[in-house]
Amino acid sequence: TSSGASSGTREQWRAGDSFLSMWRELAPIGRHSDSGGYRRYAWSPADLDCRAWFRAQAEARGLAYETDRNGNQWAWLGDPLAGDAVVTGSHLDSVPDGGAFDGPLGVVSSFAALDELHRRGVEFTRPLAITNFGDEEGARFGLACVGSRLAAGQLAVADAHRLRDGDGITLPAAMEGAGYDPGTIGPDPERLARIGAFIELHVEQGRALDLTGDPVGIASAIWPHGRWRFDFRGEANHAGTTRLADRRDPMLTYAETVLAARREAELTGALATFGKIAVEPNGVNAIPSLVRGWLDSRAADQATLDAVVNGIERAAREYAERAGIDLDVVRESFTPVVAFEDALRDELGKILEGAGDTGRPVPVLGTGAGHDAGILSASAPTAMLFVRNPTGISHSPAEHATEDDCTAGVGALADVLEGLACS
Ligand code: HGY
Ligand code: MN
Ligand code: MN
Ligand code: MN
Repeated sequence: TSSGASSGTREQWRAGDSFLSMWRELAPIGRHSDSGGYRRYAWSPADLDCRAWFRAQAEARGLAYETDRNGNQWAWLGDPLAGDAVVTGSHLDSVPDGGAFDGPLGVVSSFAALDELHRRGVEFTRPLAITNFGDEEGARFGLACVGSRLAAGQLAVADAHRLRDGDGITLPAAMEGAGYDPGTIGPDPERLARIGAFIELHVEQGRALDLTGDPVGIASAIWPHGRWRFDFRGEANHAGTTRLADRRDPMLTYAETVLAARREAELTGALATFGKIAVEPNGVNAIPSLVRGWLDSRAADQATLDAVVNGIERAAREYAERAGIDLDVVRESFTPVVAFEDALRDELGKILEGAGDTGRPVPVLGTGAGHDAGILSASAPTAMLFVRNPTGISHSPAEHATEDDCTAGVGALADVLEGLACS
């Protein structure tokens, strides 16, 4: 079976042109004027503008648009129910003051790759879908990959109902406020069973490709990673009248723990980051009653991750006990190691062999960043393409990919989709 969007507008969708015009449309949405970074939090007005943009892209190409029961967006070419679909996409939400590329590069490249395939005049032999998975970064409700986790049955509905943002707004309330029905959230095995292969293109979040001199790479694995909340409780008191000896100051124990995290990370070769903190009562002239710090930790293998997190917790308990501080440690989320499917990865490698100017095989690299592709890998064959990031910086406005490399990414994705879904 072959299917195609209306042919009248095909010529205008050349890969580079269509990429750039889409990129320019998305650029102003949710961009903060002071930092230059993006604040596209799940179900916020900026996120809804991104979603409206996605829908408009689908409809402009004559693709069948739908939102699934978890708020993920789909744009279909061919019969959604036929099965064995080739699905590509990423996310449009961001971390606080994120860069332009993490997420949107994959979604925009997916539409641009489809335009490129139309330009090539290929015949589709499998259904193709482009997706935008909701709330990938977890910036608002604290848990990453909420849309894909719910669909894959990796997040219990009751737990999703308990997710709250910093203002106390629950996930269902936020969805409802944005015009989506939160009553439907939950596992979606029938939908995931339609996926024959899922490909996510993503900006690289390190410098491996910059060092090898390649514009595009293929993912081998995602490191196991998780988020732990450390609650240090002491006693609020006056900053000007309380003798040092009389204080139970949880900030000190928190600070010692941050240093211990760095030390444990260096010892084990893992990564450990305290990047978010909440303080009560949060007054300049008050000793805190509570310091809540969130640890993000990742490692190449599970044993190393266990070692670093256990080491940090042990140190924190020792400091807390010495200082009369109560400590609770709660694991808020966890994603086990993901090894992408060998067969699909090898197929991508073959399709892309000698692509670009290097004439070398496309590099295969692991990553410490989480992705919807990692969640979906439990339900369908998945693979990822990375596009070179010359700064190596991500989750920051300094994140970057050159126009040439973005175009190379679109070309590689188009090659992959053609190899998988076209005759
Ligand atoms: O890796 C992360 O922090 C998120 O899943 N993007
Ligand atoms: Mn990210
Ligand atoms: Mn991402
Ligand atoms: Mn006073």
